Amino acid sequence: MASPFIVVPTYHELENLPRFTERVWAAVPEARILLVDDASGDGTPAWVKAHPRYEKSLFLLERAGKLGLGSAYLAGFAWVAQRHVTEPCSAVVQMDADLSHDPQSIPDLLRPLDAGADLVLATRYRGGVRVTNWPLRRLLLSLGAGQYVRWITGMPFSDPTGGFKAFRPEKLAALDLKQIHSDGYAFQIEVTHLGWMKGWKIEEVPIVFEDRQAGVSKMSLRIVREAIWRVPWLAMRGRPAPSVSNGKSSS
Ligand SMILES: Nc1nc2c(ncn2[C@@H]2O[C@H](COP(=O)(O)OP(=O)(O)OP(=O)(O)O)[C@@H](O)[C@H]2O)c(=O)[nH]1
Ligand SMILES: [Mg+2]
Repeated sequence: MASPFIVVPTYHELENLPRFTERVWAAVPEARILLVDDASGDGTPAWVKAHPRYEKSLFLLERAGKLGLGSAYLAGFAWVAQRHVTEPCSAVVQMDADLSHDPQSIPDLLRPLDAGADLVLATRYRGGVRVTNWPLRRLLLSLGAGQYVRWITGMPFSDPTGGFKAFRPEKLAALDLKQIHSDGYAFQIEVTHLGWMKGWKIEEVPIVFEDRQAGVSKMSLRIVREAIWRVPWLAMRGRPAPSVSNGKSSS
């Protein structure tokens, strides 16, 4: 039976990885996890290679240095797509390793895929704010960014900068990943925007987001700056036909 692939970019997340991986398998026992690691100097590669599940349900894609979250996801998606040809997966899930995205929510993201969605977005903000332990300025930045994206692009989603998503593998594989150049928040927005433009059936699922308890944030001013100019750049690609602009239609 096909199982989901969980693609996770990692950079200095060893403190979180034992708990993260165990919690993924507790939530979805058949899940396969691909860590895309950018030469973390904290022993991540050695830990993965010594893991009893290494190359069974825990995989490692090693890169030479810190090349950015966006390109880590692109490399991970391409790796999974290639493997999908011989060993099909039922879904591709992307999420952070720092436990801000609760592995227990993975089944909630997979359910709408089974019901026909092409992309499922976890949302912190639909029906109220569900973010714990964030300083107010970080929350306001995230809420403001979401409003900015909706306003400039017309995408109707409540949390367009979120990084916890589930894709129908065939849809993801059909995307031209070479046209994606953004990183950080802009990467999250751009991939959703591409799917929305193609008329994918996109659903939102509420999650609770908890600030990281261990490890160090890789958020930077550069990532925020990039998102600000990338959004109007994306909007210039246009909008989908009116029949799909609510994000609920499929192609
Ligand atoms: N491979 C790779 N992973 C990265 C890179 N930058 C960040 N990550 C990973 O991407 C995920 C998200 O990064 P975070 O630092 O948690 O970013 P954030 O969630 O916006 O920031 P915080 O809320 O402060 O944690 C984590 O799993 C990181 O380890 C990178 O350049 N390469
Ligand atoms: Mg984080």
